Amino acid sequence: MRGRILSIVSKNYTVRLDSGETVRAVAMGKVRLQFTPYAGDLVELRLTDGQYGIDRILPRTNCLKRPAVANVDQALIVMSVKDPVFSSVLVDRLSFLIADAGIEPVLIITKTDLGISDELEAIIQDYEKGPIKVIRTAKDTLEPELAGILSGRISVLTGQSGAGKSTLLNTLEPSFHLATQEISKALGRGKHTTRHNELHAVAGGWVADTPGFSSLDFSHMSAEDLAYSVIEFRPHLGCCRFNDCIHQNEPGCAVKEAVEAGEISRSRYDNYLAVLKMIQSRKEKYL
Ligand SMILES: Nc1nc2c(ncn2[C@@H]2O[C@H](COP(=O)(O)OP(=O)(O)O)[C@@H](O)[C@H]2O)c(=O)[nH]1
Ligand SMILES: [Mg+2]
Ligand SMILES: [Zn+2]
Repeated sequence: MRGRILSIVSKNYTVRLDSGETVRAVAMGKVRLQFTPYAGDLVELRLTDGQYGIDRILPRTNCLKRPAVANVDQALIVMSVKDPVFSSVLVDRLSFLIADAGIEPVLIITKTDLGISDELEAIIQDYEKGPIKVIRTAKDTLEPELAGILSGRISVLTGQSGAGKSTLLNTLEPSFHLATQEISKALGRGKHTTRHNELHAVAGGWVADTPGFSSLDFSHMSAEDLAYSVIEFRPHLGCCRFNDCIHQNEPGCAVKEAVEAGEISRSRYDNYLAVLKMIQSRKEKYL
């Protein structure tokens, strides 16, 4: 029998079987020795004496540490047009980290009902021309395109506090009642209202209840990793004069030529250069 781990509380696993049934299971000794099971893991189970036991964890496509979720299909970068202010530096840094983790970044632009300046509209259109999917949302509006991309996939949300992550999930799945900032302030609970490691059923897919990529840590990445994590660079990689080109000051750089030709966003390239310098000087930055 096959299934997917939805949540882990100490040694108790909640598993959604391929049949659609959700069951409690325990890990057989073998599994615990193999490696630590995560929410999102695909597993093989066996029913013995009325008890489901997990025999084996199937190979992962990727694996996040915080939150601990395996087989993540996409990470939604939730960025508001204001309150807090839109930051393309943050969008780009998050998208680099997400792509490096082998996950597809998607940009969700929230609070469009608050109005978009001409300058911001140009920035948003620059993203819309690029390879990352962009979805605009507004207060209390259920965006069908957003529901569509969640269906059948495992998603993690990321973005600044107050950007509207909890609000998005509540709009998509009203049974949630996830505490938004307004409510948590009223209850005096502070900002950190989500804490477990669990996948929630949302719009026919699964969403981790804890935001990811909250530390903008590039310390594990080389300059080469970084260049590959800029999705717009990928068609040009391998076309530079020097095969160890890091697209900074080298002559005959295909990436720089594509920036000059307007095929790669200049803003994205500038944000790449800034992170490249951080990697070269090994300084870390946090959200
Ligand atoms: N005007 C407007 N406000 C929003 C929208 N989405 C969220 N908010 C408000 O922004 C604040 C922060 O939202 P919340 O979902 O708690 O953000 P989180 O910290 O990312 O989970 C709350 O006061 C929400 O009511 C939106 O689309 N439009
Ligand atoms: Mg929240
Ligand atoms: Zn180059």
